[in-house]
Amino acid sequence: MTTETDLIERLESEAERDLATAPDVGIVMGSDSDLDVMKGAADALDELGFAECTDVETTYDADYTYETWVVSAHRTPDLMYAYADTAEARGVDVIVAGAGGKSADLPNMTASIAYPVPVVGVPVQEKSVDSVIGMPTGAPLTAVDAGKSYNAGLSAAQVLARSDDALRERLVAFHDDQKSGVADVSERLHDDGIDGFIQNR
Ligand code: RP5
Repeated sequence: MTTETDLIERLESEAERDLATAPDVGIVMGSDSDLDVMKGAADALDELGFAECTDVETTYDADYTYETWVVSAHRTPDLMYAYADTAEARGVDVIVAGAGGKSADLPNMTASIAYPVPVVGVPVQEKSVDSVIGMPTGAPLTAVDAGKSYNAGLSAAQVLARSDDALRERLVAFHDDQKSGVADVSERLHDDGIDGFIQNR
């Protein structure tokens, strides 16, 4: 069975290797029970052509990759520290961190330790919002609304796109698709009328 120490050693050794195969985005969550919510961040990145990096020795066809880990601020504080502390050296450019419950401390602690790597916090539940966004002045964290991990994935891509035109174009195309989607629905609602629209939906 893998111990916390094993995982910390793995992260630390990855921090010393070639960055060519480094994951660009790190998705961390306080528990695997958060995965249903946090998967949204991966879904957004998948849509933008990212691949999931499950092995840092592998070179993926995709231009960008993300990785996923369970890191609990309260049950594995040393692992949380190691993940955040090695993130930049491991090549991670932006972190999406989510936690649930009333003491959802993983996003804000990760932001403090990983600084200056930006962290997008995801309150996994409504009751987690205050503890995720409640950072003191000088300790920045960007956060999305409860459960909106999909937007956190998009925000992470926006950060990367500032220095990559191809990714910027993919984000623009994604936005254009959304605009067309709304325009198309609007026209069909208007032209078919409410009853016809519902019938054809
Ligand atoms: C938080 O406690 C986790 O982020 C999770 O949302 C919640 C419950 O965790 P489990 O008891 O399901 O592992 O730290």
